[in-house]
Amino acid sequence: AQPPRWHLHTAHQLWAPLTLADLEAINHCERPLPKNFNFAGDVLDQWSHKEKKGERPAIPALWWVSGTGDEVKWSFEELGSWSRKAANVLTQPCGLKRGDRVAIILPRIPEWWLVSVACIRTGLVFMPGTTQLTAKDILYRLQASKAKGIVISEEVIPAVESIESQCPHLKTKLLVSPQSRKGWLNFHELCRSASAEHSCVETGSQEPMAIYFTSGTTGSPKMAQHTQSSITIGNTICGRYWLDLKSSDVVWNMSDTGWIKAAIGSLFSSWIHGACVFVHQMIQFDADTFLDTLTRYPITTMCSAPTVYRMLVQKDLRRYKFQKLRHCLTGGEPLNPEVLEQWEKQTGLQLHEGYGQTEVGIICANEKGQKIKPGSMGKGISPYDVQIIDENGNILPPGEEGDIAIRLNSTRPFCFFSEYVDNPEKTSATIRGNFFITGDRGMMDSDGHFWFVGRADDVIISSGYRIGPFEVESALIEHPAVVESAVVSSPDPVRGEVVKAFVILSAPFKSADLEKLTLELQDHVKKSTAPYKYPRKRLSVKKAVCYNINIRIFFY
Ligand code: BCO
Repeated sequence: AQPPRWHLHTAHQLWAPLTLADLEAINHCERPLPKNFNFAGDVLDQWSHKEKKGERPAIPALWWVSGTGDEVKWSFEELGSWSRKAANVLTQPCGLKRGDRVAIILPRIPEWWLVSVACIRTGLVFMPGTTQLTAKDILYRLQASKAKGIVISEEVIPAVESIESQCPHLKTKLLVSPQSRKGWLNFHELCRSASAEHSCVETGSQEPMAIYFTSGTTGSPKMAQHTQSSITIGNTICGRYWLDLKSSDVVWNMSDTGWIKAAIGSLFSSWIHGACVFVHQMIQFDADTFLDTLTRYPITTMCSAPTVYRMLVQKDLRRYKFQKLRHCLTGGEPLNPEVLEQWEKQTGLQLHEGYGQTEVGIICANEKGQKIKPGSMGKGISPYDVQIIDENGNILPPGEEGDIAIRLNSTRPFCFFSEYVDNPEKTSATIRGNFFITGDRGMMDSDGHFWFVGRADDVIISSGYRIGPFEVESALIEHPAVVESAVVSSPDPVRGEVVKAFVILSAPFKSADLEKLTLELQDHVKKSTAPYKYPRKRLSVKKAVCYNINIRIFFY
């Protein structure tokens, strides 16, 4: 295949509204990137017009269920109207201005979609974060980004209130809750009185839009910044060929709002194609509830982490009749061939694995209609020219293991993150010769299918989460029992990998009850850093090894 041509970003502003075909051509690099682009104005408002003219099936744009009987169904027009109100709230009572950074830490509630779209309408740079973040994580994010605003739900209040005095740049705190609270602006109250008239800001295509914090082997998470076009227009092709979306589809992608997978699957790809975004606010994952939801609602397209499918195939799936389900996807961590086979055997549906990263979106995918080789993450997705390279940047032949990389031609592809904010060294470290290096190792076969081998660094991929060992080691060492700690990955049949910690105990804890201490350390990590990072499996005391005077505890 010919390598794609990256256009210079000097194109004129298109004078007519962008069509889906335009966006696809831009994403394929067959047409230049327009000078300005705003997802809310150029995509959502266009679907609202189409909806009014009867050019879209009569299904909601957002369909949210709580699982306890509450339900929200918004058309594109309603989404437009509510998000304009939210935009006025952010700029007026909140006093936020274009370019200001805003942390959004909300669970899967409709307000997450409203506030994110409102940020786009106003040119604010939003920074999604999971509600599992602890006070320490939030403090780091607010300080590193110099965020001017934060939008949270009730469960995050104690964490934010405990650290806000250390965040001199933070001037606006917005609370999404039915209750008012001193020191906080209330989103619902302000929305009720806000105007639904708002002129969408004409953002530049290359203007910052969002920042995602990503973990590495060492140090604190980096701030990967995306532009107004990178994860928006840049997800048109994956929406069409991987997710196989049409405006009649109802898409359930169950990713937490803090991850880029939520933005790709539950916001940009889906709405670019005019599909309905389905959301179930499941507080804690439960396989029976999940299957019940798939049975009760006309979901056509479903995307979940492989860990979820590993949990689901343990059920008798033949007992369930899914109304409309026709396309199943997975990503975030490697999928085992056995799970794919079991899923297909029990549901009659294939599982289409995709592979991507916060920095560059979807890189490889088993597109709809392509031959699926169980265990492979599919072929490079347009416009990316994906290759396996050696340490000198040379392309390796099929069958050889090397670094998974994306070829760069004349300019940086617009679908890429623009930079790690305030970290030019780490940004340039992603480039080797003519390639962007993903940090993952893999292999390409002679048919162009890619096979994941593992991380090139020590990052642990557990249940689809990327966990930097350093963050867990730092959390462990804060405990008075721990003198030294080392964290590694350990294989796990359900979660793919789990965090395993080795600790050396301090003198006062050497005769401690190890069972109890293990639980205490696990609990400590859950409180000190986001709980999904905790060393998962408990050790039986028998596995503790006395080493001279030190005791090593293995969580595996
Ligand atoms: O398993 P445990 O019960 O021992 O611990 C769980 C929670 O109970 C606990 N926890 C949560 N909140 C807590 C808390 N503990 C104390 N205080 C709190 N406030 O922490 C552990 C969290 O683990 P979990 O999130 O894995 O929970 P769970 O329920 O087992 O969920 C399973 C999955 C599979 C639903 C979940 O792991 C998941 O959603 N994984 C997917 C992650 C994902 O979307 N990754 C994609 C990243 S983006 C990307 O890859 C780029 C692609 C382009």
